[in-house]
Amino acid sequence: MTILSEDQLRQVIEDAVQRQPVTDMHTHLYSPNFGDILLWGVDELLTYHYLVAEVMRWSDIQTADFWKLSKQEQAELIWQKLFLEHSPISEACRGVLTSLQGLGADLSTRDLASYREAIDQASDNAAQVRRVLELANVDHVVMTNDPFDDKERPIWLNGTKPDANFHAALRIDPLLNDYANSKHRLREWGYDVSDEWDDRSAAEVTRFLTDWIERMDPVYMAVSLPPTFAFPEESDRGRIIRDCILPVSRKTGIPFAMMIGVKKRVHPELRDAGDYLAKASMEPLEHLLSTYPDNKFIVTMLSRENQHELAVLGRKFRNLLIFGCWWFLNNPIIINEMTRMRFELLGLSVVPQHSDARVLDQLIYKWKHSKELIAGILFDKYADVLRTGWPLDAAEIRRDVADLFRNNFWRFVGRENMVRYDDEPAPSAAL
Ligand code: RAT
Ligand code: ZN
Repeated sequence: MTILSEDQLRQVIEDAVQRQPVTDMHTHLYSPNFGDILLWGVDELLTYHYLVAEVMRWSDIQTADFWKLSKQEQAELIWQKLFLEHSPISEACRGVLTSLQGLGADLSTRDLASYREAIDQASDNAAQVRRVLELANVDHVVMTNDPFDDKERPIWLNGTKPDANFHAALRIDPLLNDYANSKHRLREWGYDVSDEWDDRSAAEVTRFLTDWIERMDPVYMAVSLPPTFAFPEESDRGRIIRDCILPVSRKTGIPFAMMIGVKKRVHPELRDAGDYLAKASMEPLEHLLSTYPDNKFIVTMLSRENQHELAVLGRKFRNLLIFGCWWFLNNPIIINEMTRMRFELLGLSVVPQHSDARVLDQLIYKWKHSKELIAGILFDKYADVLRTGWPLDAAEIRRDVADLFRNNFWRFVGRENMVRYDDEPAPSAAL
């Protein structure tokens, strides 16, 4: 054991965090062989919905007219308003700059056309994926895979399998949040669900889930839920969770991931940029965790006001894995607060961050920004421990960092073969 001094500590932590390859447990990215549903490039970076919301505050364009613009024109408007006419200090704007910088752009020129030329035209899906994963030091990516999505569904149905470092997450928002419409689609696809919820419908929805689990081999099933989410509840959602999701999840060992707190489309014209949030009740989650101890739950919540209760709940139930600083929480001030609070209440038994990247190149900024913050927080926490006289060893710090950015996730989802520490050779299943 090498005992570290406080002077050495910062460097050891920064190196360990920097060098640790990340498993990104929630993204909206796709394996390169899924074709053009995988987004990347300068115009995609600039038209990220986080920036669409911001440009509307400075531009007087009508929302409907904004959507009539081509993607390139939208990107140009965003560049003009949010980067040139005002300084790009918001986290989403800063993120574009960090990603462009990482991809080699000379930001001193402020020349959008030259960035497009250098970045977008120089690559194809597979080459850009290799390049960005290396720059971001991400080696495993969990996708968001929605069988109700008409662009994605045929890709799976024609037998396409993701690359070995892209992992599926079976996303079931339409099933749980819009069953009134989804049941018609289920019927079209040969699942004999009735108008009224009955045993036959439960069996058929279960068959639908089982078929897609077989097709996708997902690491978890996931849904985003409103702040009004209630469980148990006599509603389509409540019945499907009780009769289908929980039994399937328990039987297969595939955790049920819930992302709670989104108020969809408070400003519908803004599309993805028009969602909001509110504080949710913790009662449904408490009920699920205590009533279903043999089920595994993965949870993130969108309201800052829910974070303390969620972390305390994590102390009560080991069938809960808390992850990430989601969406409007993915800002330095909140990441700092949430991550400190989680470490103080739960030690290292959390997954501190995911990227939620919708555009491949965002992996560069999302992980650079988060890793810098997490390394700083870890330094403070280890330094406090060191001052008590407890010896700290560099290898133990690397172990902890590997758990945070990789192994806690794989262990929780039951894929022990993916657990790996420093210096170990990659098992053949990976990459
Ligand atoms: O963060 C986002 O981009 C949101 O629009 C959502 O995709 C959210 O992360 C989700 O997965 O529902
Ligand atoms: Zn997401």
